[in-house]
Amino acid sequence: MREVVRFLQNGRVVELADVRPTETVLDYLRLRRGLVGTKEGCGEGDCGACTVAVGRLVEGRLVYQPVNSCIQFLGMLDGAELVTVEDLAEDGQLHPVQQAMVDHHGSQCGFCTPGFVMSLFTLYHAPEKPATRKTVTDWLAGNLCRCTGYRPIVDAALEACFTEIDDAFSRRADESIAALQAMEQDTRDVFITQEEGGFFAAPASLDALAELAERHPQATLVAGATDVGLWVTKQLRQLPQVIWLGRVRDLDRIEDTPGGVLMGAGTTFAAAHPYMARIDPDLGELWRRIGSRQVRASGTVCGNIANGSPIGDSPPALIALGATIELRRGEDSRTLPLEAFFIDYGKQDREPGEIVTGLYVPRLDPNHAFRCFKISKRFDQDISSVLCALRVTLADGTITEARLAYGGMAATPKRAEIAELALIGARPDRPSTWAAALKALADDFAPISDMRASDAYRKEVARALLAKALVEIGGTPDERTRVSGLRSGEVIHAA
Ligand SMILES: Cc1cc2nc3c(=O)[nH]c(=O)nc-3n(C[C@@H](O)[C@@H](O)[C@H](O)COP(=O)(O)OP(=O)(O)OC[C@H]3O[C@@H](n4cnc5c(N)ncnc54)[C@H](O)[C@@H]3O)c2cc1C
Ligand code: FES
Ligand code: FES
Repeated sequence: MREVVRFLQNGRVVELADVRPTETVLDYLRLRRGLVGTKEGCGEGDCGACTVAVGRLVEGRLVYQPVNSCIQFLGMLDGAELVTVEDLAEDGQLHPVQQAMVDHHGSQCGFCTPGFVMSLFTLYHAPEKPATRKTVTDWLAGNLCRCTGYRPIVDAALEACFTEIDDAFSRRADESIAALQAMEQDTRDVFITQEEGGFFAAPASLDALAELAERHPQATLVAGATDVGLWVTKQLRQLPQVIWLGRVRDLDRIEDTPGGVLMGAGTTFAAAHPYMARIDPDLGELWRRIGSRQVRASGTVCGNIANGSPIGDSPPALIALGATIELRRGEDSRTLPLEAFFIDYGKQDREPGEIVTGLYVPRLDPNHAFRCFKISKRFDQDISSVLCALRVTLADGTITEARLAYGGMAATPKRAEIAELALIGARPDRPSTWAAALKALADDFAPISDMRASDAYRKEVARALLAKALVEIGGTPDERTRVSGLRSGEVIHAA
C-alpha cells in the first residue's frame, strides 16, 4: 500500500500525502502552489482556460495530452508528468509556441492565453500530425477566446507546431521516460485515508479494484472525471470516497480482434478514436466531435456508458453496431448487450459495487451498411440534441436486418424497435419502401422538450436523419455523402 500520490513536474518527482479525494489540479496549482498562470474560466471543462499538459507513457513513448485542470482531481496525476504554463520558458526564452503567439498577436486580455499555449504545447509535441488548419482548429476546439479572434492563434499554431520538436522537454525526454517508468513499476495500490472514513484510492490491479468496489459500494468510481468533476465544481457535491480507475494495469488496453475492437474501461475517447474510425468513417467523425481534445484525452468510453445519460454520444452508435459490455462484481463477471444496460432514466443494470470492465465493438460485415449523425447546437464541443445511428444488413439491396438507435429521444439511449421491423424488406434505393419506417418512429418515441430542443424538433430530426442514412446507403458510391466529407478509411489525426 502506498499512502502518497506521486507525479513528475519540472524533472522532479512530487510526492503528496495530503490529497483530498476531489481536490482539483487547478485548485492545487493556484491555491496551494501559488501557480496562478493556469486560469479558471468556466470550471466545467468548456473554456480551456485551465488547460495543463499531462504526459504519460504510451507504449514506451511520452505523450502529452491537454487536460482541463478544473475537473481533473489531483490524485489522477499519479504516475504522470504535469506541465503548466510556468514550466515552458527556458532561461528567460519563451517556448516556441509562446513566441509564435506573441509574433502573431494571438493574445489581447490574455485570460485564455495560458490555456491556448498549453494546448499548442501538446500539439507541438504530437507526432505525425498533418500541418493543416483543420488539425489546428480541431486541436483548439476546447479553448475559447472572447476577444482576440481565432485567426492569429491558428496562424501561431501553424508556424510553431509543425517544426522539429526541440525544447527542454524533448531534450530531457529520456530522463522523464525513465522517471515515469520507475513510477509505473511501483505496483502498490494507492490509498490515502481521510477523516470520517473518506479516502482516495487508486488500485493497481483489476482484482484490487473489484475487491475495493465490492467492499465500498457507496464509493464514487472515477475514470476520467469529465462527468464526476462537474458534480464537484458545479453541483458542489461532497464525494468523500473516491476510487480512481486510472492506475489499474491493462484497464486501458485496446486491441483489434478478428471480429471487432475490445477495449478496457480505462480506454479514453482519444485512444479509441483511430479504432472507431477504422470501423466506419461516420463513427470516426462522431468521435472527433465528442467534447474537445481535453475532454477526449481524459473521458473514457465506458464512463460515457456507465453514467447512463440519455444524451451520451457513444451509446446509440455502439448499440447500433451490436456492442456488448462486460461487468464485474467481486469475482463474478457477466456480459450484456449494451442496450440491456440502460433500464430507465438514471437506472442501469449495474449492482452496487459492480464495475464496468470493458466493451466489445463488432466490426461491420461486408453486407452491413452503417451511418450515424450527431445534431447539436454547436458543431464542436457540444452535447447532442439528437443522435441517430443505423446499421442495416443487406441482401441484393434489400434490408434483412436493422439496428436503429437514437440518443436524445427517450429517457435512455434506445433502439427504435418498431421502425426496425418496418425497415425489414425495404430497399434503401426506393424511398417508398421505407416510408412506413419513418412513420413508425412516432410510435417508438415520445421525446421531451428541453433547453437543447423541442419535442417537435426532435421528432422531425429523427425522421430526417433516418431518411438521410437510407438515401446515403441507397445511393451509388459517387452519390454517397458523408457529413465530414471523409472517404472510407480516411482519418484526421486521432492520436
Ligand atoms: C466540456 C465537456 C464536453 C462534453 N462533450 C460531450 C459530447 O460531445 N458528447 C458526449 O457524449 N459526452 C460529452 N461530455 C461528457 C463525457 O465526457 C463523459 O460522459 C465521459 O464519457 C465520462 O467518462 P469519464 O471517464 O470522464 O467518467 P467519469 O466522469 O469518471 O464517470 C462518469 C460516471 O460513470 C461512472 N463510471 C466511470 N467508469 C466506470 C466504470 N468502469 N464502471 C462503473 N462506473 C463507472 C462514474 O462513477 C460516474 O457515475 C462532455 C463533457 C464535458 C466536460
Ligand atoms: S476553467 Fe473552463 S475548462 Fe476549466
Ligand atoms: S485574449 Fe481575451 S479571452 Fe482570449
